[in-house]
Amino acid sequence: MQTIFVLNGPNLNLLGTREPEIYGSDTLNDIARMLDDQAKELGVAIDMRQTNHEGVLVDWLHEAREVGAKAVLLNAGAYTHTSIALLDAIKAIGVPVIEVHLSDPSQREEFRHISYVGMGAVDEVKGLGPRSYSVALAKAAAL
Ligand code: CA2
Repeated sequence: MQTIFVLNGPNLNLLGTREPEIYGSDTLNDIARMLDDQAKELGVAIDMRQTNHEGVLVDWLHEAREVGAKAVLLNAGAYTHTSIALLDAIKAIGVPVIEVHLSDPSQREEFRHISYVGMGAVDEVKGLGPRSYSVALAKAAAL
């Protein structure tokens, strides 16, 4: 069975505990359970992780290549807007990456309008809350 990595960056471990008006009230575990059910229906496996460390995200992107992952869903949190290291990794691995966001960064502060992740990603899904992950998973399974 093919595996899709679902990688989450800084502060997303706090989901469901603060700022529900922006990010909703689901926790990351709630989203993981929802994606697991959807993955079974789609006939794929997901490997979902979260870290607060930029280099760990880079390592996990490399791992996606090493294990032959079908695709990566990446919500890099604020590193989306700052990390050329993530862009370089996305370009290097040859595994399609779909950028995912709960909110729509383009409708928020100016500093969230640039996306280095988006410069390497094959697609993006944003602004749908947890459903952003579901839509992205369906897209990844169809690649
Ligand atoms: O909308 C998204 O998914 C973001 O990637 C979330 C990031 C933000 O920096 C991006 O611009 C857009 C922030 C994640 C912080 O998550 C929290 C969740 C609950 C409480 C506090 C932070």
